[in-house]
Amino acid sequence: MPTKNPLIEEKPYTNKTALIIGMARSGQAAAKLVHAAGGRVLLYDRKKGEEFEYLSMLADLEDINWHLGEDINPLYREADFSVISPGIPPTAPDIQGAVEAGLPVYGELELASTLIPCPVYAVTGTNGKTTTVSLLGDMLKKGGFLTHVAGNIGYPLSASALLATPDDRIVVEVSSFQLETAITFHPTAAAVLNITPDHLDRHGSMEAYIALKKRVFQNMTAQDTAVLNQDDALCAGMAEGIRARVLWFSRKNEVSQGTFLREGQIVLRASGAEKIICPVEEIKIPGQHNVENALAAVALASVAGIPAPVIRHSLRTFPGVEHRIEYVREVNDVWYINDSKGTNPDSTQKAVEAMQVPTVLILGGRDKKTSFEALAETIRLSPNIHHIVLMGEAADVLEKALRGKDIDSISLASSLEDAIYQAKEKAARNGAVLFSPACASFDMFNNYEERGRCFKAIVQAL
Ligand code: UMA
Repeated sequence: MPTKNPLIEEKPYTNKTALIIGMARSGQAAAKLVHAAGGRVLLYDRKKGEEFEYLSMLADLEDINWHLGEDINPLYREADFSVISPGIPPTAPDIQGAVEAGLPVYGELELASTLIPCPVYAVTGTNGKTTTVSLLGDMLKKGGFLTHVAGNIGYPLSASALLATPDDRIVVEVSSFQLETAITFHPTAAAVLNITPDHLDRHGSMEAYIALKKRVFQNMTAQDTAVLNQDDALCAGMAEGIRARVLWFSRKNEVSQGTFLREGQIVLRASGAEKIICPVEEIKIPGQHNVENALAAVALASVAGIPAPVIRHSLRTFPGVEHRIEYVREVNDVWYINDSKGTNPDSTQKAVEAMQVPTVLILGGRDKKTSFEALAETIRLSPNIHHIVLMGEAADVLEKALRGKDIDSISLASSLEDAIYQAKEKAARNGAVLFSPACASFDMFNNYEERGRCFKAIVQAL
């Protein structure tokens, strides 16, 4: 396939064989990228071919060596390096086998990083990443750049690398899973939005999780910019020991350099000058957490040279992202809200705090070994949550945490459909049903997007 990316046109992977381990979105995009860059591709996934939805994405590639559901061991000997998907932990036997065979192991983000021809703006943190990259992408597009929004948001960075030209811009959402295997990844500017416990089942400890998030800055120089949340002590601590200049953002205090609030206005202070961007009340996406996301996006957009009036226009018009506090429908004077992207307790706390009417909350899914104590306390203190429906593998742990806070209006559901019907029965007139699971989706669904689409389909059929 012809590309306008000069780094790919040099065919740097000629005479190299890549073993792509994992063939979902990341693996398929990585396969296309290696192929376009002149390499030979061996495709492996522990699942069998008929279990895949999207293999047609690779239909236009010739010389594909498929090995789906087969023995991986012979493939190690044929390959020069391996590329792994973010969903596969480095401790998995498939990856350990590659290490033992002496193969370099690159993550999909790392592979893409070697072939990116244009400036990259990265966003990581526990919550708000998808909203912030989407908003920043909108600002850059409105500012006249051909902009690719990629990464953990669901569109692999390898797919953007394939399309990008040196004049474009890439905005990438980066997860801790992707940072585990990031070696040369080097954004022009990167933000860490906040840090609360998540993915501890994979990373083992908070210290390990924080250290991974900090890796987003590891290749930065004094010409690059780190954007950090001054109100979050764990983020603020990351300023220490990094080479990049720091732009802060804060909802609570004025900062020396960066973005903050003054008399209800968003202010940008950088390079010795101040610019008023717009009143906070003009930001279209609701909730205090979105003020923080907006402050981070404004700081990053300023680094990209986007003029203040364009940033303001974006803040006033950007409608938000799918599966994040997304209004679905009103049925019998009850609003149904899809927050399937609430995949950890902190994210759900933010959704609970954003509710302004009597609300039935649907919680549950796969437990990621995070504590639900703080979420239970937020629910206890919320004047709006009057009933909770629990579902999924984590139902028992959630029930224990809630009852521990004397919350007793709880019911158990056997499926998402059952949960929605129970919530409908309990919902108050002029109230809401909020689906914000606080857990991963993998006990019942392939991913949170599928879970959110399922919620919306059931609600549409009510
Ligand atoms: N597999 C093996 N061997 C193993 C283990 C798994 O072959 O030992 C195979 C599986 O059968 C599967 C593939 O490897 O086919 C794993 O793929 P994947 O889970 O990485 O799926 P992708 O579709 O490539 O999705 C990944 C990210 N998934 C995860 O990080 C779990 C997506 O983030 C991301 O959108 C996508 O790449 C594009 O970049 C999702 C996510 O849940 C949204 N992220 C976490 C989060 O946001 O909390 C970090």
